[in-house]
Amino acid sequence: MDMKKFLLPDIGNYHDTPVIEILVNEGDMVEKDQSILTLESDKATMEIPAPVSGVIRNIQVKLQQKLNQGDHICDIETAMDAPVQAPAAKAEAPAPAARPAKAAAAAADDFMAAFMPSSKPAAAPAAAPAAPAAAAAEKPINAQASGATFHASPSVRAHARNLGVELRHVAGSGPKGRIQKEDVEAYIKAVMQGEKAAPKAPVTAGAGIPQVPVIDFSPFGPTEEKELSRIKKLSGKHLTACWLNIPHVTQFDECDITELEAFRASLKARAEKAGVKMTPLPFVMKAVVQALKEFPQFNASLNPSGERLILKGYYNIGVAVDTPNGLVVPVVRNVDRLGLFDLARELAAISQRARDGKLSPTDMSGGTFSISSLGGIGGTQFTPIVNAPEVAILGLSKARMAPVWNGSSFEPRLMMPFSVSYDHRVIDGAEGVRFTTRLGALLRDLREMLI
Ligand code: CAO
Repeated sequence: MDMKKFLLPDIGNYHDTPVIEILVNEGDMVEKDQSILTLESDKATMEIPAPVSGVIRNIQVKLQQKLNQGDHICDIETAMDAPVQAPAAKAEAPAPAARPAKAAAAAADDFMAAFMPSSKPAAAPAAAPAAPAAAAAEKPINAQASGATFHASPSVRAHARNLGVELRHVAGSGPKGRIQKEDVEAYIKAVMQGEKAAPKAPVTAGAGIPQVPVIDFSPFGPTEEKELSRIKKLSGKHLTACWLNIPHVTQFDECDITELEAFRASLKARAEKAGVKMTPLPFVMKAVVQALKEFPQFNASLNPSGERLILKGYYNIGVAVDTPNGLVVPVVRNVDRLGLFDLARELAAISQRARDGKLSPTDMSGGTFSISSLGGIGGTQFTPIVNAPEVAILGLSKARMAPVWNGSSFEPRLMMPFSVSYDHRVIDGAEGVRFTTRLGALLRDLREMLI
């Protein structure tokens, strides 16, 4: 037999941390890593595990006593001469910045806990069907819910998490309203028996967006923070607004541009003479305008009430340009009135201005439909984000030679994948696929534009 003094181990940057739970009694037999007591600061709840197996003797701490590293907790009588090495405290949900280094390196449970700061009930774990996460508007059942923290030990929190229960709905029966395991189970029982209403699912529109967890990555490896470019900050806000406000559908397709490519090659000498570089994009812009004329709901915007469509009688195509500082979408105006060489010239000019950071607000306004061409880079398909208040956008991917069945044999054809994302409030799926089918037909045979 050997009596070991159990001192509070390093719990990171915490001082005078109150004991909120003593989980053992003198004479209890404990296993190594079994929790002995729980500390709770305003930022974290930590279980302090036994460093060795043995019998608990001489408990030195009391509830609410404030502890620091090295404070005597109790003695542990061990059968063997096992050294009492203080293991890392198991912190549940510390605020990221204050996360104890040792705890951060701990098990996956702890990692998950970091996603659910206990000081932020709204970020509580995903809920089971009986108690879906939400209920932000519902009156809390738990008296503690009005405060920022729910008092519950990490094991109770884990238990609630496993059962999909949000602690803010649970009334605690322990000292100072502390939530016990039994309280979580009683809550589930009450919901199942209809004595308590399960929290209602949120009305998502306008109900706010759940926050992405804030994580301190430093415990996992080296990091570096870099300021986003001004353009990325601006386009990020716009893209987020478009993504959140528009119910997107993306229709994928591919078209045979073998003839288009032959025509483009035949224009090469003339284009050089005119001082322009002819890529497939001007052809696509012309075909898009034709398709927009045939499907005017794609060249439109919803009015602010969302109940009327504003159809536009002009064809200004925004073209996404990749610049060293980020994505910009300058607009080529009146594409219906421009020839292929004019379009190539205009494209070269605006993309140069974009890369030089010299676009004016006029260059960026008045678009009716956008094209994002990644065809010069690669990829097979992607899902572009509609550039609101427009209602549709075309994405172009890299054309490739492919064997295409012509009814009797395979022929090598140049096939270009493309996708159209659209606002499903304005455009139905059938209209979406009619548009892409027509666009494909126009690109396959440019003579279709004359009909
Ligand atoms: N399939 C195969 N090759 C293609 C192609 C396609 N769909 N589209 C262009 N190409 C070829 C061009 O013909 C050119 O080849 P050659 O020099 O041999 O003729 C080469 O790819 C490069 O073209 P380009 O990209 O310079 O010119 P472009 O007219 O096709 O595009 C512009 C102009 C401004 C759209 C483009 O430079 C650009 O910035 N693209 C990126 C857009 C972007 O970032 N979109 C994402 C937005 S969402 O984050």
